[in-house]
Amino acid sequence: MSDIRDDARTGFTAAFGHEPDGLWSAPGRVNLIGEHTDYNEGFVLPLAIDRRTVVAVGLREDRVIRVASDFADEVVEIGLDELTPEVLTGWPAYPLGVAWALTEFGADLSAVPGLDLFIVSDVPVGAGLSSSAAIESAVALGLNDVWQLGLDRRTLARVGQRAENVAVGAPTGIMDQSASLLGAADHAVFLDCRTLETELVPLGLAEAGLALLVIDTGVKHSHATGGYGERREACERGAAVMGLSSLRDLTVDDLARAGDLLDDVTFRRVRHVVTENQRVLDTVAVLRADGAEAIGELLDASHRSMRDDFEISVPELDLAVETAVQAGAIGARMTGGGFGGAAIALVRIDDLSRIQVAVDNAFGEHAFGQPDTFVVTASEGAARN
Ligand code: GAF
Repeated sequence: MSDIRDDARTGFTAAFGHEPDGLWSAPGRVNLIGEHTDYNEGFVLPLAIDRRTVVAVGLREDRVIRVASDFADEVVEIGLDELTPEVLTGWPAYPLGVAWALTEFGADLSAVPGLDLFIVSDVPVGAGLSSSAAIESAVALGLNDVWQLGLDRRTLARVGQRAENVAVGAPTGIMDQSASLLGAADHAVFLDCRTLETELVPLGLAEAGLALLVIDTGVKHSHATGGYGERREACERGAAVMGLSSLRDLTVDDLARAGDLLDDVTFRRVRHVVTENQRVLDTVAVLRADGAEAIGELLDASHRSMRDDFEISVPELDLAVETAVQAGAIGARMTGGGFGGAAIALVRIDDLSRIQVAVDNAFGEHAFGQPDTFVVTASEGAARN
């Protein structure tokens, strides 16, 4: 962490020729369980991870915002008065989209000073670990502080989501920004996406001799195109046919009726969301009663539901999950929006290396590219540091 803070500070000075006024950081996330439930006003249980994005921020005397990063060569510059989603493209749409989205939540930017922003990240991009939410959350917290806007973290999460939906064009839900802004060390964030109420649920992994292994398949995905939006539309269609404003209002007991009313594909999309909401509630209850060692079957069932009903897995994710479980993982599932990205496996620390080797070997045997496997820990949410 101190390394990327140093990189942010050094990069800022090299790009802009002056010192930053402060550094803000925000983590990526792993979703323990509760996939594609957020935009259905359901339940999710993500955790902030120990991979972060740092933004160095320096005040200017004019009304210009400049953004630069260590992952792009250009410095992008725009006047605060010209900030609209339509003019934003490429990676700068994430940080600059946040500056614009603040105005949608009551921030008055008519008299604030311009800024220089330099962004550094060690959250892998395209791995399903929410590198985009980490940028949005770090920038949202930083701008909220330097411009003294007084927005709370729940609102900042909505600001980040709005930037992603409108400026970036990905129709995503509220989970990732909430995890990044509200996460805490050793805890998962249990979020009700209808009320936006959160509870921190202790994970106790290290004490139980467990670890959370990420298996990044290297299969890149984007939620601004294709499957993600189609799944969201199917959920909305299913809710409309059932006469509901969202699938949150369906329970497992309603599925027989849903089966009578919906076509096969829409029914399976709906069944995933309904059963996944229940699995989140069950996971929270089991974590509290019996600890993480007892949630394996819920993780496995979540993966099967995403593979067979929601159809958002890919062969690499299925192989990662199957191999990890066969090699002794307590449970495993793909994490995030799907169509690529990463799986997670809950493992006993003693089994860790064996499971990593088994996954590497299996990918080799299938002639898939080598996955990147690493342990993550539940970490603090966004902070000034
Ligand atoms: C992506 C989205 F950004 C989240 O809002 C969520 O829908 C997730 O996919 C699937 O659970 O990470």
